[in-house]
Parts: sequence; C-alpha cells; structure tokens
Amino acid sequence: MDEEKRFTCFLDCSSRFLSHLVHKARSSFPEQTHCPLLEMNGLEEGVEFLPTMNPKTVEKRGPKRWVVVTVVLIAIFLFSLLVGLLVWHFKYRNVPVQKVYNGHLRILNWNFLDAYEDSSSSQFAMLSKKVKSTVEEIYRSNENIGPYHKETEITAFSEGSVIAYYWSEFMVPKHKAEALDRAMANKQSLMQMLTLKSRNPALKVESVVAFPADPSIVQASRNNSCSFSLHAKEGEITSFTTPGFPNSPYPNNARCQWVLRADADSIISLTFKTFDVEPCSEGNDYIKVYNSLSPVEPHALVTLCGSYPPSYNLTFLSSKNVMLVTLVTNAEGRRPGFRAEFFQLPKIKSCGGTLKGTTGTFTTPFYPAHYPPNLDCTWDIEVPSNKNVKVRFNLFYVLEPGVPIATCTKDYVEVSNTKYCGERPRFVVASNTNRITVQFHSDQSYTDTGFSAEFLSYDSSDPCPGRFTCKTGRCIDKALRCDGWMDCSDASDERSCNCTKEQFRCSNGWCKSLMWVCDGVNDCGDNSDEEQCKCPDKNLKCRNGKCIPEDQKCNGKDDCGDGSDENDCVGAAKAVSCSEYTYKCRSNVCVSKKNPECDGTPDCADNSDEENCDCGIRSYSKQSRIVGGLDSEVGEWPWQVSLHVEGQGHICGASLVSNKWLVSAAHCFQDEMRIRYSDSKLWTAFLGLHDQSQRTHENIQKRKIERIITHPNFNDFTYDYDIAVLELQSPVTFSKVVRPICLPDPTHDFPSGKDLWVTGWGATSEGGSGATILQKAEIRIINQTQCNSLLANQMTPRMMCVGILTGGIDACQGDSGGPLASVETSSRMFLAGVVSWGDGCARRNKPGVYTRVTHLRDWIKQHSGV
Ligand code: 4AZ
Repeated sequence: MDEEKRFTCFLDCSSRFLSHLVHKARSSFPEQTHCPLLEMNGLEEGVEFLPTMNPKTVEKRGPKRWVVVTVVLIAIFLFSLLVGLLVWHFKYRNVPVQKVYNGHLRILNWNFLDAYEDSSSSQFAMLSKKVKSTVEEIYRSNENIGPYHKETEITAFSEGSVIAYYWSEFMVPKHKAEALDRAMANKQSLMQMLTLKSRNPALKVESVVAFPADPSIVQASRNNSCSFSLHAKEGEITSFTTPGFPNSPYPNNARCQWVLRADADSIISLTFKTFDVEPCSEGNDYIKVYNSLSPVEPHALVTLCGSYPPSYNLTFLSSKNVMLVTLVTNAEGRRPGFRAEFFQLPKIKSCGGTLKGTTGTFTTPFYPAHYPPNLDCTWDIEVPSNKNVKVRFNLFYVLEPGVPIATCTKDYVEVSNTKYCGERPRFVVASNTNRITVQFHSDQSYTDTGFSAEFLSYDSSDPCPGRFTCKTGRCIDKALRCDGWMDCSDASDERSCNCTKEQFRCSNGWCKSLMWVCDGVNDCGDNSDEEQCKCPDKNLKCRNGKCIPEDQKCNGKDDCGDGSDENDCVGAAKAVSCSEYTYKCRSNVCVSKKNPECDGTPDCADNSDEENCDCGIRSYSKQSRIVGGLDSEVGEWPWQVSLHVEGQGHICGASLVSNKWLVSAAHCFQDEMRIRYSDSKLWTAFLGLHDQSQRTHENIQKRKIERIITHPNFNDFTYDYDIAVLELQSPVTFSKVVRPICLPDPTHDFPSGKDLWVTGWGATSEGGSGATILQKAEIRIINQTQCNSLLANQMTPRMMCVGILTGGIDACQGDSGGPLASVETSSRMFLAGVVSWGDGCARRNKPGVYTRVTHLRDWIKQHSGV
C-alpha cells in the first residue's frame, strides 16, 4: 500500500462510523476501501483503537474528517444534481409530445371539380399533393413549426373557390410546444410566410387557419372504417344512421364521421329523428356537429349526448354547403345511436326586413329549428305615426355554452341599444316612438332555436288601457299590483307599495301576506319574513318550532319531540331509535337519513333501502325544453296512465307502480246515479299514451282492470283518504314509454317549497275541455297550516296543498287520480301525491289538493303488495 492509499484508507476506515452516506460513497471505490487493520481485528468496533495507536492523528483527525465529509457530501450532491438535470432534460424537458391541428385554407386560383368530393379520385390526389406541399412550405418557413412537422393529410375539399381541409401532426419537445401553439394560432404570420416565401406559387392561397385538435382524430382519419361522405340530392331527403342502428348499438372506442355536402350556393338542414347515446357526462359518448368539414371548436354547431324524445326539435342549419357530424365513443356503455336526415336549401339571401302595420309577427330564420351560424338580420318595424311600438318576445332561446348572459359576446338580439341573449321567459321591449329596430346576430359557432316575437302598437298616453304597465312595458291586471307576488319580470308591480293590514312589510319594501311570516319559506326574498322567528345562536329550529342546541342534531335522540332533529343526517346513516322521521329497514332497525330509499347508497345493513328500485327513471333525460306551452314529451312520464270508461273516453289519471298495479284516486270510482264507476269492467287503462287522439300507437299498452280497491275510509264529502289501487288484468311490459314510479316510504319527506310535477289530460282551463297531448306543470308544496287557512280549514293529514299561489298553474278536472311526481337527489321520481280536488282550477291563492301518498303508503302495500 503506498503512502497516499494508506492515508485514504485510514481516513476512510476511521470515519466509518460517521455516516452511512460516507459508506455508500466509498463503496464505489473498492480499491481504496481495503482496510487491513479492520480485517485483522475482524471487528467494526476496531476504530476505537486508532486514537491510542497514533495520538497526533487523533488531534488533527476531527477537523480534517469533517472537511472531507463535507467535500464528499457536496460532491455527491453535485453529482446527483447533474444526474437529475440530465434525467429531466432527456426524459421530461426534451421528450417529444404529439400535437395535432385541424386547419383549412382557401385556394383562390382553382376551380372546384365534383371529383374533389371523392378522396379516392386521381383529381383529389393531384390537388391534395399540391396543397400538402404548400402547407409544408408554410411550415418550413417558420422556425417554431418546421422542425417539428411530421405529417399533413388533406381530408376534404369544398367549393369557394376551393377550400382545402387538412390535419397536421407534429412531434415537438415539451418546452417548444407552447411556441408551436402560438405560431399555429397566428393567422397573419402563416399568411405572411407564404407571401414572402413563394413569390410565384402554383396555388394562390389565403385564410390559412389551424386549431388544436384531439390526436385521436388522426387515428380515426387514417382508419376509414367509420367515415362516410354524403351529398344531398336535389329535392330529396337523405338519411344516415350510426353503425348498426337500430338493431345493434354503436361500437365502443369509435371515431366516426359523416361528411355532408350540398350543391354550391345551398345550405344544409340536418335533423336527428331519433337520438339515444350515453347520458351526458365528462368522458362519455357524444355527437358533435360542425359548420365546416374540419372538426374545429370555433365552427362547432352543437354537442349532443343523452337521449331526446322524438318530438324534440333537433334541426340544425349550416351557413355554407358543408357540414360534418362526428361520433366519439368511449370504452364502455353502448346505446342505439341516431338516425338523421338532411337536405339542401337555397342559401338565405337576406334576413330581416321592414315590417309595417299595427301588429305582426317575426321569428329567427327557420324557427323553431336552430338558426344558422354566421348570420345578421335586421327588422325595421314601423307602426302608424300616432302610436308607439313595442316588441314582445314570446319565446326566446339564444343560448351559447359558456357565455354569460350579462355580456352576450356571441349570439344576441339587440333592441334599443340593449343586447339580449340566453334563455329568457316572455319579455317586452317598448319604444316611445312609432319605430323600433331589432337586430339579430349569430356568430360562427353554437346556435339555438332563436326567438318568436310579435310587434304591437300602443297609445303612448296609455300603454295598458285599464291595466298596470310594468317598467318592462308588459301589461298586467291592476289587481296584481302590490299583492305580494311578482308579476312583472322586473318586479315593478311590487315596488313603492303601501302594505295593507293583512300584509307584512319586508325589509326590501315588498308587501307579503301575514300568513307567510315564520312559515320556514323565504317569501320576501331577503328572508326578513323568517328572521324574527329564528332560534337563538347555536340553536336549531325543530319542525314543530321548538329550539334545541345545535349539537343535539343527529345525536340519535329525538330532542325535538317530533324527530325532525334526527331526520336530515347527511352522510352515513346512523342507527337510531325509530320515530316518525326515521327510516325503518326491513330488519326493523331505524336509520337517521332523510329519504334513503333508492338513493344509490345502502343505508340499512340488510340493504332493504336499495331493494325494489327499478322505478322512477324516465327514458328521456331532462334536457328537453318545451317550446310553446306545457305539452309533455313522449316517454317523459312513463308511469302516467289514462283511465277510460267505455263510451265516455278519458275520465281519470293513474300511476303505474309495478307491472300489475296502479294507484289512483278513490273519488274516480264512486257510483253515480246512472253509472257504476266502481265496476272494474267499465274501465280500460292506457299505458304509454301521449296523445289521446292516437290510442292505437304501437307503443301503447291497453289493459282491462281486474279489480278496484278504494280506501274504506274515503269520504266523498271531505275527500279524505282519496286513494285507490287498481289491479290490471295482465301485467304490462316495461318499455321506453311504460315504466313504474317509485312509491315513497311513509317517512319520506316532501318539504314545503319543494317543486313537484303534476301531469294529466285534464281540462286546460276551469270549465274547459281536456287536453289531447299529455300536459305537465311544475308546482310547489304549500305549508299545511297556511293551506288550511286558504282552503277554509278543509285539509286533513291525508291531504297536501300544491300549487302556484299567484294562480295560472294547476291540475283540473280530468287530472284526478294522476301523479304528483317529485324528483329526488338520485334523479329518481317518487309519487308524492295523487290529484284529488281543488277550489276551481288555477285560481289565485287556491292551490290544488293532493292525496298525501306517504300517509297511505302502508295501505297501498297491504292491498297491492307493492
Ligand atoms: C277535478 O275535478 C279537479 N285544481 C281536480 C283537481 C283540481 C280541481 C278539480 C285542482 O278532478
């Protein structure tokens, strides 16, 4: 061992106890770690002997050892840093990422040939070669683009002179990706590059644009198995479907596209006739329609998912002669898909115009279809010079995803310097002259159904003869002024009011009926009607009005005395002592969770709360929007039954609760002088019915009634216990339009203020005739005590008041026996009530009365087994 080596060995071995780190570093130099001394002793502890063998070294050893250790540590640190940096650089920073852009450009010096529509034609190949080299030339001339370009493919051509659609793929180091995005987004620089570089290009191009795209589209366009190209035929409707429709569902992990074309100077009208894909949710299947042959977001017209009833308007228009429909599906969940139709129309030459006269109507183009994108219309309206003019928008849908209605930055309607957009209830814009101008603008992307409006002339000195004029220009009945209900959309009928003796003055100045004070509902809007009834701080208000300390909520004891402190215990349901407000599992154990039945979470140890839950789900998701009234969609209320009596037609409604049992109202089956309504033979149930005039439709299941069981306590004077169960002669088959509604547990809570749906073919006005199309109305549960005072103390615990106290919305004659349905958190619908009676129909302060199903739930079970 030479001198140097020995020294290293000495230092090394003597400091062995210092740190395991030093050990590690040393082990990478095996030659130097050879320590004869230690080997001799065969002991690690041998280091202890060194000081006595060489006292001088002992004195110096302390500082020197630390210096070396520090140096070694720093060296290790620097080494690790270097390794780390190299790893980061090669593995992460420099790692190439795939980027794909969709783009299009316009070729000015070229004429469109029909053969360009066929991507396998030689003409297509020839022109795409030229376009490809032009695009590559553009890319090459930019240092942020050129080096990373991998491939460009021309996907289609359309007229104008020729528009070429393409995608380009890039592999770019991660740290250069942003610069590439910026360069590709810069239209001007793309164009400049072209004009500077190619002085004499074979193709004169302009409007070169590119947008980031989903890389999976590259795979899709390489694999042509789900790619279709269709050209509209003059005067004909062309239809197309998703693969396998209607016999089998569309494939998983699919990227399908339909290129739709029309003749030059035409536009396309596309309608989805049947539409059923996965429910809308991030990552689920969807269809997207583009006003271009490039699937780029700025030209997207609509994204569709879920399912739509056949009656829903799914018509979309293009602004040019092309449209692209794409289907993107994920790895699971397959549905039938769609069937669509399209045809060509002449391009709109002008839009809007001059409207004269005292009254008239106008709509957005193609209303109620979705208006075309890229459109501007102006209506100049003029009424006689001695009158003023106002415009009433009866239906207004100008909604673009993600656009706040306060800004209206995309599509909008502009009247008198104010922009309107979004989805708005009926509104009026008045002018104080005899002229008004309405402008409509739609941008490149996302369209809606538009508006339907009328203009009216009015006398400037008296805009609403005999009526009250809202600040918005709308005329309302004088009696509606200061009555506590907002009738003008801007609430101008409830401002500057002097409250009467029967009214309470809210802090915001509104006058509300004294009856609404302390009813647990914020009627004032600022909660001032409920404020004075609050419990002290850190206290909880029980349903019976009692105040209890907050920490007694959900402690398993009925501190309120009415169980309401143990009723709404969110999260894991606790087993508690049973009360009116707890849910009883089959095992007789009670749990403290509000409405746990069929909510998707097992709350009972025996899972009994999640059994028999094949109910309350509609075939069509809720996206449907009703245009022009309260007509239901087909399949929207699949439990709704129409009960007919021979020779009389529809008499009452009912609800399907299993494949053999219906729930209805006892009063429907009371004998009258000449007719024995209690005789089951008289009745026929129609299930899956939508239109009373079409009772032979294939979807409809018609059943005779086997037996009618009315509640023995039904009182035909008070209408107490107004419930009946009906057995069908043979079971029905569940389908898209025939499905049962869930029955609530006796403890199910339907709180005051909750919105519910009532449906039926009853009269559409008091004393009027019945509806042909199933009607629906959204109404609100009214506090029992207040309802009792509104309805002359006629309420019993088996009754529930539901309505809109301003009037105008209600059930009516012929709706009796039908469902009052409640949407619960699980999005299942539960039968909260059965239409029973009312003081007329839709009168102000006269809500409808419904049989409270929870109170009669046990009786239903006892007689139907459901
Ligand atoms: C009826 O006669 C009836 N406004 C049903 C409900 C209502 C009124 C009357 C509620 O069948």
